[in-house]
This record gives sequence, structure tokens and C-alpha cells, in this order.
Amino acid sequence: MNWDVILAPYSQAVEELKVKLKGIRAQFEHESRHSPIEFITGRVKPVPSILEKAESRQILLDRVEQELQDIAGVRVVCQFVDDIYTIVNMIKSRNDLKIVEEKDYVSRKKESGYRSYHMIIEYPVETIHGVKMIVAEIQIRTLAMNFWATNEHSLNYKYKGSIPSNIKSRLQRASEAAFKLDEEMSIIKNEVQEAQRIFHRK
Ligand code: 0O2
Repeated sequence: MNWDVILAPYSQAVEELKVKLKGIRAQFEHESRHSPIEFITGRVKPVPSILEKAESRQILLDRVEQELQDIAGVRVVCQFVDDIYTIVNMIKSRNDLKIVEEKDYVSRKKESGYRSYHMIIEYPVETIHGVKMIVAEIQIRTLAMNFWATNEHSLNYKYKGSIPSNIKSRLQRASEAAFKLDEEMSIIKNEVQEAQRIFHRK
């Protein structure tokens, strides 16, 4: 399999989506309004991770593009929980992509303690052979959720998916603490935003 050729349109989709989402942030900033986007990252799943996920889910290699929905992944990180839903609604109202599936792990966390809003989309990419429909995953989460997920992801990697139970329960508590932090910040959101507006004016 020529992975460079297969993954090229995925890479293009990630780059285009990043540009478009950064455009939303820039527009809010130009209008001196609170941007629901703090930062954006994106990646194409590395080939060894694609192969590993395919093997663990018993997906045949020629079905990988149809079965794996996160080969192209974009992550939108927000300050506040409300911002997540602002972004979700903005993405839903766009004409340049189609929503295929939504997974709200914000209001219903995963067993691990993971919180994030996932949108699976279909996005058309212009290639030299015509339009190719790319399935991509957009993850939307707060800074606190991102902090937790990044640390848990590293531990999962370190322990090859079998995190010791004492660390697992620490992670559960950390997840609750991150959620509490988001709740507390939401309550003083207006105060924080006002302070940030004054700061930006200076
Ligand atoms: P990567 O690229 O290393 O992040 P499902 O069958 O619905 O339970 P599925 O199909 O994998 O799971 O889709 P889902 O739930 O949308 O998860 C896809 C991605 O979400 C993962 O990619 C992670 O990025 C993130 N994610 C999901 N669950 C967790 C979790 O418990 N902890 C952390 N840290 N991230 C999670 P990959 O495949 O892990 O790869």
C-alpha cells in the first residue's frame, strides 16, 4: 500500500480545516469579541497507529479508509464549556462539510473520565483526480479537558493501555477536578471575559 498517496488528501483536509477554523477565531478577534476558540491543532494519524487500530478492531487493510473515522483529526480547544456548543453549532451551520455522527462525551464522560465533543464529518477535497470525500474527526474540548486527556493519553501509551488501578483512580479524581474547574470558571465567565477585553484594549 502506498500510504503517502493514500494519506495525501487526509493531510490536505486537515490543513484546510485548520485554516477555516483559524479564520473563525480571527473574525472574533477582529470584532473584539470573545473567541470561542483558544487554539486549534490537527494531525493525520501516523501509519503505525492506523495499523495498530485496524488490527485491534480486526479491520482489513482495504477497509481502513471506510472504517477508521479519525485518520484525519482536528482539535478545537476552548476556554469555557459553553464555547464548545457555540463551535458545534457553527460547524453544523456550515455548507462546506456534512456531519455524519456526533458523540457528546462532554455531558456523558467516557468510563476513563475522558470528556470531549466529537463530530465526525465528511469533507470534500479537490485532488488531481477529482473530488475525494474525506471522513474526519473534529474534537472540541476545554483547556481543562485537554490537559486531562493529554496526560491520560501519555499514561495509556506508557502502560500500553493497561494503566495500574491506583493511577486509574487518580485519573478519575483528576477528571472530576478538571470538570469542577470548568464549572467554577463558567460561573465567573463574564468577569473573566471583561478582564480580557480590558487587557486586549491596552
Ligand atoms: P490518537 O490519534 O492517538 O488520539 P468508540 O468506539 O466510539 O468508543 P472510537 O471509535 O475510537 O471509540 O472513537 P472515539 O471515541 O471518537 O475516539 C477517537 C479518539 O478520541 C481517540 O483517538 C482519542 O484521541 C480520543 N479519545 C477517545 N477516548 C479517549 C480516552 O479515554 N482518553 C483519551 N486521552 N483520549 C480518548 P486514538 O485512536 O486514541 O488515537
